[in-house]
Amino acid sequence: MSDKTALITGITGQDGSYLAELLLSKGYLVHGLIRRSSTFTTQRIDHLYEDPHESDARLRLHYGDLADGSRIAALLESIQPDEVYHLAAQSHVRVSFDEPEFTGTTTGLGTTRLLEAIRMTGLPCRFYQASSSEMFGTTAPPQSESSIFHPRSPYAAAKVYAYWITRNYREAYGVHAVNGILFNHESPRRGETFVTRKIAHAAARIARGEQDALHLGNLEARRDWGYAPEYVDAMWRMLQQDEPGDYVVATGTSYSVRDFLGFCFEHAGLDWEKHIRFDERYLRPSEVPDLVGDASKAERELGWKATVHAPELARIMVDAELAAVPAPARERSLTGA
Ligand code: NAP
Ligand code: F7E
Repeated sequence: MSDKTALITGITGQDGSYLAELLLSKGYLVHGLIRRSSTFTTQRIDHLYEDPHESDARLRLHYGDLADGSRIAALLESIQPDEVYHLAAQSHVRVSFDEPEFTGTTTGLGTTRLLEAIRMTGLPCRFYQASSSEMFGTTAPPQSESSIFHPRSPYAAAKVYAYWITRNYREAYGVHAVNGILFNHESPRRGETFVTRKIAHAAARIARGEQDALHLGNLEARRDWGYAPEYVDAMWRMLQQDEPGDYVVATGTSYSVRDFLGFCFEHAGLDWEKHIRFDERYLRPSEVPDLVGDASKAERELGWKATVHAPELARIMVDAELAAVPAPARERSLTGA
């Protein structure tokens, strides 16, 4: 068992919750950054919650925001983490077109605030940056660590900035900082406005007779969809390397949104063509057509390889939705969500 201390930003998100589980299972003391909200946002980690009054609690949560550099520096100083996993971001690509400035200051500059806090406190900690396959944009697949970036959204542009500032702090100041370039990864904990969860959720509701139609945008886009619990293991492996580097994490296979619809609806015993409606609000001003990751470096150096591919992932997600307590209608009318 490890006696290390980790700080996770974005611990209330999909990846943060799986990573917290993984690190706690390895014996880490886990600190999480959460932002104050008028309602609780800790549903994904409530099962990990420990009474903070207990001195041996292994999970500790702290208020803070990526916009607040001095708070981040103060937290680093008091927590003294061995490893920092920076997962927090405005992570929705379509929303980033509506909120480009906010996306830049959180998804982009948030990384600088953390790295600068590490530099100024002089902490010898290791740093993980949640980089994204969206950075490749229109670069032809398969995409690897040496592929050219061509960001197609404010989100992707912010992630490219964060990627390079991470490399810069590695090269300029010797920070043990790595970029995990993760391709799409999903799970029953995926946010409800990302396409896989939206489809799985609707398939279950339609199968139960609670909904009839699902509105979607571009069905032709292709993505390399993997399973989130496997991807957080790759994050941890990256920070255990003696030398910091950058790694693509992917399954190596892509499917279209249309394919994923077929997998989910067939598993729920439905014909998707009877239920799908087009809504142009879900289109993006510029789209990313086809992402397929070449994760051979991660396999070679980290011993990591994806085992769950999109057809099985769809079944996992639909089964979770069918087992869940029926929820109110989730189809959003907000632009692009
Ligand atoms: P997610 O579910 O959207 O979680 C995002 C997290 O960031 C949440 O905990 C959120 O807190 C937090 N956050 C957002 N803005 C913040 C702010 N201003 N200050 C502090 N915290 C803030 O994302 P995910 O799918 O777990 O992804 C984790 C990271 O990997 C993100 O950086 C994402 O861009 C990146 N990424 C994801 C994928 C993927 O396929 N999932 C692929 C490549 C890269 P609230 O709960 O309060 O909203
Ligand atoms: O879209 C199409 C949409 O929003 C996938 C984030 O985690 O992965 C994620 O970004 C595709 C796109 O994920 C709808 O146009 C069709 O082509 O599920 P998504 P994303 O944009 O790939 C990357 C790697 C990240 O880094 C991001 O943080 O599906 N699509 N109809 C739709 N997408 C949505 N959301 N909603 C629709 O109705």
